[in-house]
Amino acid sequence: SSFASQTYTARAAGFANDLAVQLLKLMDRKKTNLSIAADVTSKAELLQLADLLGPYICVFKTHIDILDDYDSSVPEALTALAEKHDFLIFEDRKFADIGSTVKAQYQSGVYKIASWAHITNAHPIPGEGIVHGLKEVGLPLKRGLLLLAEMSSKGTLAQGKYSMDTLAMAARNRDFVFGFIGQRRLPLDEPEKEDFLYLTPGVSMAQSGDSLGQQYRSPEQVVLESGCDVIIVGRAIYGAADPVAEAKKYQEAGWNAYLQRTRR
Ligand code: 6AU
Repeated sequence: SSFASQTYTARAAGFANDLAVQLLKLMDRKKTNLSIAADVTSKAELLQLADLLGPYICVFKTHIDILDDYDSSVPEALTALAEKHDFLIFEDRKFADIGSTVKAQYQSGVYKIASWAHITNAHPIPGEGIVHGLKEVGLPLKRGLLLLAEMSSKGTLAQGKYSMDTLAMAARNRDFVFGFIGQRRLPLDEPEKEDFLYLTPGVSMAQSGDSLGQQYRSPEQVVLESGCDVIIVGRAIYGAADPVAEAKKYQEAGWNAYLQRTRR
């Protein structure tokens, strides 16, 4: 589609969600389409990764519920680091319940995700009520939501009509839903009308998968061939001997693929 050949900044005007506009401009400003999946289990490690890798990323992705020693100082510290290094925080919560329940899960409980995570995500499986419930909490706080249109894992049920129906659900909620977790830019009915951001996990330049069904592709395959916008990289970076050196490599690979795509 023609959106893929435009710069992030040029595309910002086509988004109804403020956070998407912020993210698109941030990516061009920092020259990065890299998101780190910081799947570590201690708050010290998590905050260290945010501080060390902050300069090279656009989005810091958390699974806050895997921390062994979580307390409310964590989101405070993450927020300060997000301001220091100019990145957005994405809590990868993968909500999947009815609207009324996800509203409470987003706003309340131990983590109070809506109070600190700029971005979160949800499975479309319950139907559109999940988006409406999350929107009631998130929109007044100027948050943004991603829907899981496809997954990176082997045998995923999120494909075909399910993915296309997810796209339609997003299109009806563009004030809050600004994009997808997906493996490729999905074909639009009216290609010129609606732009979305695609954030894509399952990225490694070293491995083709893990022992539990994860499947990896390269930054070039994701950004250049599949038209996705942000590469999400976890173990390939934080599991390396030198995570900073590795992050720089992925930043460069992702950015070069974007430059090649927009020059076509
Ligand atoms: O690079 P990895 O394999 O170490 O980590 C990939 C990260 C993990 C997963 O929970 C997440 O990406 N993920 C997601 C997301 C972001 O929603 C969806 C998906 O289909 N596959 C996937 O791996 O934190």
